[in-house]
Amino acid sequence: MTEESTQVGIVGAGPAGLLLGHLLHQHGIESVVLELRSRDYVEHRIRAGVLEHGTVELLKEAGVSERLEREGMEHGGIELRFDGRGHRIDFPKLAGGRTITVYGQTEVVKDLIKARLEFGGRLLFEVDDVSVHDLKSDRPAIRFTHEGAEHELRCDVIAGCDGFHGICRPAIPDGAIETHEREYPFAWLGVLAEVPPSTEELIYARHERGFALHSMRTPELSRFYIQCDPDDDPDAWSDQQIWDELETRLHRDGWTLNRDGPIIEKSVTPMRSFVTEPMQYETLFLAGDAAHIVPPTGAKGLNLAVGDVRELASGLAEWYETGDLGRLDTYSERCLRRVWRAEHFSWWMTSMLHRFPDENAGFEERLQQAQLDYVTRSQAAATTLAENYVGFVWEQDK
Ligand code: FAS
Ligand code: PHB
Repeated sequence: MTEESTQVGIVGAGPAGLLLGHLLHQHGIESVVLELRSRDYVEHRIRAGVLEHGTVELLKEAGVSERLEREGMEHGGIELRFDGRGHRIDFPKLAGGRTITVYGQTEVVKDLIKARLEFGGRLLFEVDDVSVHDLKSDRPAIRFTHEGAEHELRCDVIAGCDGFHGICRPAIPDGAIETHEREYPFAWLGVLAEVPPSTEELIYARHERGFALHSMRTPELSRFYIQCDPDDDPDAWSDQQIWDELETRLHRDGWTLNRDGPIIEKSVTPMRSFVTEPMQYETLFLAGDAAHIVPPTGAKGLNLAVGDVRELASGLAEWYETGDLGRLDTYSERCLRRVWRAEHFSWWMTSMLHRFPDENAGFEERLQQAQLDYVTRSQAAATTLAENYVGFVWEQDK
């Protein structure tokens, strides 16, 4: 077994792990990032598409936004579509001038990997048999195999950035954390199509047949989501069925869906709300999907991961620079207030826009109708949606 050491061991090279490594480097803190999958896999795994205003600003400050600023599509609003009509939510007007930017998570990951390799940060792909040890000591360890050899990496702290299905959260002893969870009785069929978007801004549609979302990735590439059953097989959906369902659910008088292009990717994503409390155990700190999951209706998942690692990097920088553990000891408390705000917003958007297949459907539908009626007629209600969608900022964080 090869024995190595570093300051911060990072498990996972998704947005959380890669951005944490970058921010630590900017503070002169060394890290090693260990990733289960290949570089090609993580760079092409289609996931989030919307960056909050604060996420864009942070990526600019971190010096990794050159392509984002060139290729990202800044949006000043979204459309809520129901009963054949559209209602625009104006972000700059309602949320203090702030906007969102459409830029695929795959592109954020590519930009962060490129930056890390350029500054010579250690990043190992296709590691295996990863485990964490001695979390209660002052030199915890990550053991793993890479290219057939066994390694032990001693660290000051370990960042668990390995997503919902990673090994870090499960490594925390029973009783040391508690989790809060809600599963939804539906999923999203995600579709990528080589067809120019039929809209300038995202369309969130509520329809009696179920939810649909029209997003995009580039002026030539559209991204769609269709509410489906959790056990749906994406391959059981023909292109014809997908286009027909989108046309029905996204219907608005006087608007047509451009469907003249091939569908190049289909996948089913389950919907759940999930939070781990606290987000740390001794020398292990959880960030991103390793700590929490939101239904993607609020476009929060990636942005929450960014908020976590911004906080973790600040806490580690203070500790290394001053020896003061104060900020690090309150990492979880500082994150969870922001996390639960996003959990509530994501649940609220999901509850308002999806068809709930249960015996009480009539009551749910009327609540949804009342909520949509209120959000599209009251400036106060629309402001609630806008300020959460672009990224809610707490007074003390201003
Ligand atoms: P990630 O899951 O992105 O990254 C974790 C990394 O750790 C992965 O690369 C994984 O391979 C690696 N890993 C796992 N186990 C490991 C181990 N044992 N050792 C080493 N590495 C390990 N959010 C939105 O806002 N909008 C969306 O439309 C959206 N769609 C999604 C679709 C899917 C299928 C999924 C799963 C999530 C989606 N999300 C969406 C949420 C998503 O964007 C996450 O919030 C975001 O990827 C969080 O980033 P990370 O915390 O870095 O976790
Ligand atoms: C996306 O473009 O992938 C996207 C946009 C908004 C969401 C979820 C996903 O709420």
